[in-house]
Amino acid sequence: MAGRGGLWLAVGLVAACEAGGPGQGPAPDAGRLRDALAPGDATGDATGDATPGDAGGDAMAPPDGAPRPDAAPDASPLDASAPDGAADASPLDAAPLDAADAAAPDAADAAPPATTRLDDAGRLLLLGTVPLRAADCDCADDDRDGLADTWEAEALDRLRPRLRFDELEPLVDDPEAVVAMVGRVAPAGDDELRVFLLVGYSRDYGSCLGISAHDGDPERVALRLVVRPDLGPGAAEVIGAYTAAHENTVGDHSARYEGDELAALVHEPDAGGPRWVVFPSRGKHGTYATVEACESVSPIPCVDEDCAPDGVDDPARFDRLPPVVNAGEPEAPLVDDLAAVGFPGDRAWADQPFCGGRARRNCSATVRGKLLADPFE
Ligand SMILES: [Ca+2]
Ligand SMILES: [Ca+2]
Ligand SMILES: [Ca+2]
Repeated sequence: MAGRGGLWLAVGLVAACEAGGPGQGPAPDAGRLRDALAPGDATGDATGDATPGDAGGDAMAPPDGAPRPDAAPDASPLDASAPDGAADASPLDAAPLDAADAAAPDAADAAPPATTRLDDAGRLLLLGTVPLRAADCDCADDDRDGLADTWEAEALDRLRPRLRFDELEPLVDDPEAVVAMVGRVAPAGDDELRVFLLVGYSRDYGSCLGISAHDGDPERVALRLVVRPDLGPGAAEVIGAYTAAHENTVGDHSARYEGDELAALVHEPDAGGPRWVVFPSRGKHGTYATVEACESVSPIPCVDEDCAPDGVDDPARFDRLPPVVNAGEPEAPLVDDLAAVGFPGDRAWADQPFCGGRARRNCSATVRGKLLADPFE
């Protein structure tokens, strides 16, 4: 199978797993996911394509290594399902192919993309094209967590939220701004999974004339999923959502949505089904599930938050669907060097502050921490 870096790995694994689409793979029992997903049971072709550090760069970074805000939505092979991409393009269509790969007929080109839909209760369902358990599709599992890496890539592609910014968000007109996501998909106890999505910004612009500004702004969201084998071997349901806003600071407005609270989440039509939408606050990028949650934080100037593009002629200019890479697991990384998504000098798994690819001073929390801390525990 082909492997040319992390993103190509992520999408290329479709080829390795194409035989296990819905209705083709063995239906997993409804038993205990953790048992089934014991690390070390990776089957077949863990080839080492996912060497930490070599992953994704060729697929992700533009020639100057810094995806521009207005280019970022198109910068990712995983982005082929975005509305502004070709609706019928498979991820493989957007992936870089070398001559040998291009010449090889690839059945995965015909594989249907993963989809989402909302159930009667308004909960988001992910319908992957491969079984989520690597052992059920003889799929690659290079991060050795028992989950098919192709399924993980599909989960990150389909479940990562669209970001909708305030009309005065500085990054919209900052040609040096970089916004990208670093993901992790992992089993979590019986029948559950977690999706962690670091939303990395090159800068926090601060509030009130730049007070509290800093380089490297690691915000995040996370999702709690439960497997839904009744809907197919690659199906899972979102049963919890977490939006982080200035985590672990005095102005922490992070929020968790479960049960009936999930009805508050915003989903909008997208190629392949509904996509989650979240609202980063102006300049500071605290992430909120609703505009109201953002703007009700405080009435006090400089502590308040503003979200969403009010009264603009071109609201799409304030939307971003950033590229994402799957960082893998701490013991078996798929991607470590975040130059792959425009943050040179930053690493997913090192114990170092996130600097957004900028000078290593006045930085912030670690990416590693954002990928490991489970807000649903
Ligand atoms: Ca895996
Ligand atoms: Ca994983
Ligand atoms: Ca921030």
